[in-house]
Amino acid sequence: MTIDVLTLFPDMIEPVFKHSIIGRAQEKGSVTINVHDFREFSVDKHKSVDDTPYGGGAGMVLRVEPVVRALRALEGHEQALKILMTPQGIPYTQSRAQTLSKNDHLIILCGHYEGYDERIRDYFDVEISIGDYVLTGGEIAAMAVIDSLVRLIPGVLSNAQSHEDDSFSMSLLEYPQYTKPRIFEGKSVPEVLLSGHHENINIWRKEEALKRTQKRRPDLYEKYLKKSEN
Ligand code: 6GU
Repeated sequence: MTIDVLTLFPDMIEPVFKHSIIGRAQEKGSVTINVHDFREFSVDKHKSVDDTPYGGGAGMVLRVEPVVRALRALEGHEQALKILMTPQGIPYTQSRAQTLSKNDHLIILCGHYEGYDERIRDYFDVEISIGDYVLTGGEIAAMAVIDSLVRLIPGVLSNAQSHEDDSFSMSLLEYPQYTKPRIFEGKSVPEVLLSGHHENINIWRKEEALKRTQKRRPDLYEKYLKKSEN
């Protein structure tokens, strides 16, 4: 997969994906992440990428020309799925991560400033938000999206790190986990986990996952019950 990110702050993004699982995924060739500064595509001598809104009002608006010129300079841009990061987009979910992870080529635009010139939207296929809160720019949102979809590309996670039981794809939160020591400040690991009885361990884990989901995420719990009815 190739991911091209268009941003005014490439330094915010580039170092983040050098590390850990996404770093290794790039080394292995499972994904190539290219970060581009679209200020290079501005159309005036001041390299401006934003301007005041027509009709007045506070804040600056991202101009359409640098974005469209940057987009068209990318090889394969016609076929790529083009994503606009915006708090007005559709809410991002694990199921969308799964769908996006099957694309060969993604182009992701990170806005900054108060908004986009509305005409920018015509050049994108989908608008994504990562939740109902406002970030200063799309970069952190784009990084969350990239991280979550790259780990789903086959071969990126080892078997040991498998995403088979990701809580949100199962619609249940994960059960509690413990490792050494057996007792810390008087707090013991549940007996059943030390029993070596795999069937009982699985039963316990399922019950704990259900309890935790019902308590913390009643919305997911309801969905899970409905799903298991069918
Ligand atoms: Cl994609 N961008 C910004 N600026 N804020 C957000 C967001 C995106 N998703 C949630 N909040």
